[in-house]
Amino acid sequence: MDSYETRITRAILDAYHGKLSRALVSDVLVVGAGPSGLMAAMHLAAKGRAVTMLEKRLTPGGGIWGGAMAMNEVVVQKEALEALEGIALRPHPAGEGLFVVDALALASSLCAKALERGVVILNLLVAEDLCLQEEQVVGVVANRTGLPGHLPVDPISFRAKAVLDATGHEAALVRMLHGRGLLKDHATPLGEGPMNAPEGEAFVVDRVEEVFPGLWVSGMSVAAVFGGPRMGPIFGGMLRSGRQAADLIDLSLALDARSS
Ligand code: 48F
Repeated sequence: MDSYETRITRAILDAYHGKLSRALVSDVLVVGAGPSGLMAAMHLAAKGRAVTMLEKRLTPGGGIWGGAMAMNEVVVQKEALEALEGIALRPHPAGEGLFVVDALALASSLCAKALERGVVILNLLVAEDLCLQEEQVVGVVANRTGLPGHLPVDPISFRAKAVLDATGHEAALVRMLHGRGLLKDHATPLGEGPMNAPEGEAFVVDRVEEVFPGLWVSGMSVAAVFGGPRMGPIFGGMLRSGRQAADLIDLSLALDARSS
């Protein structure tokens, strides 16, 4: 008979390994659980797609938690209110088309909604490389946060029909391709431009795209890849960018399924 402590550990192992096993192959692999990634994952799952999310930090939520200069309030504009529908939050009007939501409530609600819709979120996993097959991104290579570069421990891989780089300012996956000289000219990672909130907010929605077969960008990664303006502590564009990525990826997968 196992001890109480052994049974606790066994319960964790069984649950986690079941989850990890399900997550290994998905329709869409979202890397980075900030506002755009969580929003994309949530919407893709609502459309019936199997979604795995990898987040290198302990806590999903990305830049939401810190609000602005660690003041944990998040501003969204009127146009983004629709994106918040169905997420249990009451944005407070702040005048002239701006609304404020509690940053902690937003981050935790997005995580809860994504999980409720069936997204598998794996934290403390860092995407350190991409899987390529016939010039198409077909997955990522990931390791435990803290291991790469420190210890000789090999990573594991996750496969998906589409991969979304939602790693924020880092645009980590796009940079990996760029580092190997595999990107087309238009998607050269430039780093984002100086602050211009209205233009930056529109840019991260309008320029969501597949930058390489199988690899999409959303949120701040869009600005980093295409040199869009930064926008500072306003989050509506991030939420809308994630939703736009979900719509475009879903459409692209539907078209692929029809043509195969
Ligand atoms: O930075 P982040 O919140 O990106 P976002 O969704 O939103 C940007 C805003 O937070 C803010 C802003 C608002 O106007 O400009 O900056 O575009 O979330 C990115 C997440 O990706 C994780 C990182 O820890 C963060 O939680 N991440 C980054 N690189 C990796 C990664 C990686 N290689 N593997 C896994 N996770």
